[in-house]
Amino acid sequence: MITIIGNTVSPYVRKILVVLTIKGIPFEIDPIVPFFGDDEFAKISPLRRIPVLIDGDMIINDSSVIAQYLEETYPFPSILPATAAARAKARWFEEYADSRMGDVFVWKGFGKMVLAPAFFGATRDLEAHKTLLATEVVEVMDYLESVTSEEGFLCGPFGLADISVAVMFKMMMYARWTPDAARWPKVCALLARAEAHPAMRLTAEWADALSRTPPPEQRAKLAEIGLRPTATSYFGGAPRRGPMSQIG
Ligand SMILES: N[C@@H](CCC(=O)N[C@@H](CS)C(=O)NCC(=O)O)C(=O)O
Repeated sequence: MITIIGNTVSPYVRKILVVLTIKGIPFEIDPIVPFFGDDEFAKISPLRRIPVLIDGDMIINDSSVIAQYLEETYPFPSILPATAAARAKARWFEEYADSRMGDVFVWKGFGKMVLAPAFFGATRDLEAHKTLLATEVVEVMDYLESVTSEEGFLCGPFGLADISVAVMFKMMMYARWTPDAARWPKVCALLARAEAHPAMRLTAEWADALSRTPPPEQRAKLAEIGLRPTATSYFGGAPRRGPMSQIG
């Protein structure tokens, strides 16, 4: 049985949960928030980041590496397009989502508006957030609009590229921002198509359920919504930052 370490609210974890769901792979999950990982967590995740995938005696870090492992181990149905060129494009969108959208949507948006105040007692800087929405968020959205078609998905059939990009938007929704469909019509339509996929809908419910639940109660919540929590957990005590954390 595959084990996923990581909270369903994380877009990187959710990317993997979507892939597992599409491929019909059973899994159990330890829904830790990375900042609450104990000392053992650092042994399986040197950057103290989620997701981590454990398959037998193998431990795999980083959502892109994990997605690739799942694609190679369980090739059907595939989450990548057929040609090498289209696969390269899909991997680029995954990289863009993980790095640039991660920086802007996860760290600077969700991180500063939701995570840092909740876990590290930080004060929300509403002016900085307004500036973020007017500058870096616009730059990301304009880029996505320029590469999105009127119909279909980013690289052929619904797959890794769409999943990686779409999961990022929920973080900004949690930070109380949603994209303007009049300004970015193609991206908003793409998002609606992606979010309508059954695996995206299901995992969105898993994310929302834990987003409303305090960390110590999340394992019980998971079981309540039909997921399989692990027998043991890497959940620790007081929150702490990982070595590459950009949390303020
Ligand atoms: N490139 C990594 C990024 C993972 C990541 O940043 N995860 C966040 C949760 S959304 C995390 O664990 N942050 C804790 C930290 O960096 O201290 C991946 O794709 O898995």
